[in-house]
Amino acid sequence: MRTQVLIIGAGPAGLLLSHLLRLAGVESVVLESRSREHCEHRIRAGVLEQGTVDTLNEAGLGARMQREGLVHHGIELLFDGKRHRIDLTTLTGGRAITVYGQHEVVRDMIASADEHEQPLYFGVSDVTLHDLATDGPWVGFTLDGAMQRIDCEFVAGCDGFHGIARQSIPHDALQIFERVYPYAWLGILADAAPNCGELVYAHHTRGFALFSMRSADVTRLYLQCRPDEDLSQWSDERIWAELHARFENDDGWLPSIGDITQKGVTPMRSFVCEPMQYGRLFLAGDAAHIVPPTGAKGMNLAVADVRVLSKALAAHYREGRGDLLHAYSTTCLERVWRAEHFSYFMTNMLHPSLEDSPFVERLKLSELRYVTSSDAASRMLAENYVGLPFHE
Ligand code: RFL
Ligand code: PHB
Repeated sequence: MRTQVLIIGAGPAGLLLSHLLRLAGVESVVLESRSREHCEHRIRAGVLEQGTVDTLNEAGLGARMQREGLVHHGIELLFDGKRHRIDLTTLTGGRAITVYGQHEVVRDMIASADEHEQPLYFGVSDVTLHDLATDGPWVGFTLDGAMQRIDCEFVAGCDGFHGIARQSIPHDALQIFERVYPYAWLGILADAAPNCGELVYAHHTRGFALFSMRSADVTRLYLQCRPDEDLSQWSDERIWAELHARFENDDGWLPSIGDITQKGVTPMRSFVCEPMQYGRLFLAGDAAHIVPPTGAKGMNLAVADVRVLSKALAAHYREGRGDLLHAYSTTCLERVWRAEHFSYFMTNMLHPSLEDSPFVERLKLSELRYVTSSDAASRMLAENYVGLPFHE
């Protein structure tokens, strides 16, 4: 087999890249290690920036998102027992976010790949990358028990943080920047109609909590916990009691209780690898960088990367231009580092930590008061939260 661009990973990055390349007339094949069922049901991100929504709409992938996505014009920060609203739309000249589950975006993209008979192979194993530093890279893998080889012109590593693509680059060709946080998130999905129209980020002495949603009937909630938290210690009753303690506030709002249908622990990490390229291999999304989820940036960065990569590959094939591919890593890293800083800032401000001295805790509260009272500081938060516009 042979193709122009071999894409590893059918998450948001890989699926959107193959879609954008098809629209630009560039061939690709996607290899995914998990089953289709698994990819379509993996619960992860929920917040789409305005630029992500625009990208999906322009690519013809937005029909269901426009019907079912929930457009939010603000978020709330809760601390000192009070809710404070950040009016995203007023502060950013009309921009907004859309709450629409990542697994729904993935389902829409897989349906589109089916419709256009895009080659997409689930359940592959033993993926290996070869000759990346030459003009003729190739990828080996096993499918249905048979070993296969695909020769290609470029490889796109869209295989997430634990994937094989980044690991196939010689260590001395990369610089790694990393921070691991001393806490994690315990996330749940509950069959409860969301009883607040916007996301609520709560800073409480007992720990951070987040109220989010997936649809008109499903609430998504998170609690700060230890990275090695034992889920078996968290009965449904304990989870609701802890959530209600952390969301306590002076107007009496508390998230509605419902059956918990899913529980999981998400680690918190900041990670960037530079450059996001080695020879003919280009990394995109979580394969190249990770942000802690407090800034809601992960999936949006994956979309931004493949937007840049698809344009650069299209320029290479259509106009014989190499400059955009050459600039790929530098172009992406500018946005990546802005999101890294914003995610780090939100995470630090909103999470009390056992490691914090009373002095540091007071600084966090002061910062929260500032971003909710100063017009300039609220605008800084809002502008980063809705996402910076694309230059092209
Ligand atoms: P993905 O989604 O991890 O997809 C990578 C795919 O590659 C496959 N794979 C392989 N395939 C073939 N061969 C191999 N050797 C392979 N190794 C791996 C995997 O099975 C998978 O299908 O990466 P991608 O496409 O870069 O997308 C990144 C996003 O998934 C991630 O950044 C976000 O989910 C992060 N995130 C959030 N992002 C937001 O923008 N807004 C949010 O509100 C938000 N909330 C979250 C989040 C992530 C979370 N978790 C669980 C990590 C909330 C949570 C809880
Ligand atoms: C989510 O709905 O899963 C979600 C929302 C906002 C975040 C992180 C996760 O910052």
